[in-house]
Amino acid sequence: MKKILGVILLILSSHSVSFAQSSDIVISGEWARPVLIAGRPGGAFFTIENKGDQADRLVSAEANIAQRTEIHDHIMTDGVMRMVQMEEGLEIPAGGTVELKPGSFHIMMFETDNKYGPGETIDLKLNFENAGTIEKTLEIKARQPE
Ligand SMILES: [Cu+2]
Repeated sequence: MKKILGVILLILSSHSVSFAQSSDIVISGEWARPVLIAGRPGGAFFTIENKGDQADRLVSAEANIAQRTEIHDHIMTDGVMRMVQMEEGLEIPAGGTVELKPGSFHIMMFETDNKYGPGETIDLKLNFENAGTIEKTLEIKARQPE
């Protein structure tokens, strides 16, 4: 009986692993801007595609190079562009695509540990409401890739 239970648990756990990998959320085109001075904020950008039939939400992010990581948007108020933290996170509509890019949605990393230049990498954890945590390694590039 104990042996059978072990086999069942093994099947269940291997199943849950494959389930977690077949996420409806696909991240692509990821890159980050250089951090020229240690401690200064850094920006990270990528495209999020939701292949599922349910909306999802990027609720938080963590970067290995920074003490604090926030999800930001740019808004225009009285002709001045400024950044705001998206406290509620960023919704990815069912079947939709949201692009994080300079001047629009972006990930902002505060209190960076060091300075980081082109060719170096950042490990980013993206926490989604439904899809769970997706980890990505971003290469630092001097400018936005084509
Ligand atoms: Cu920002």
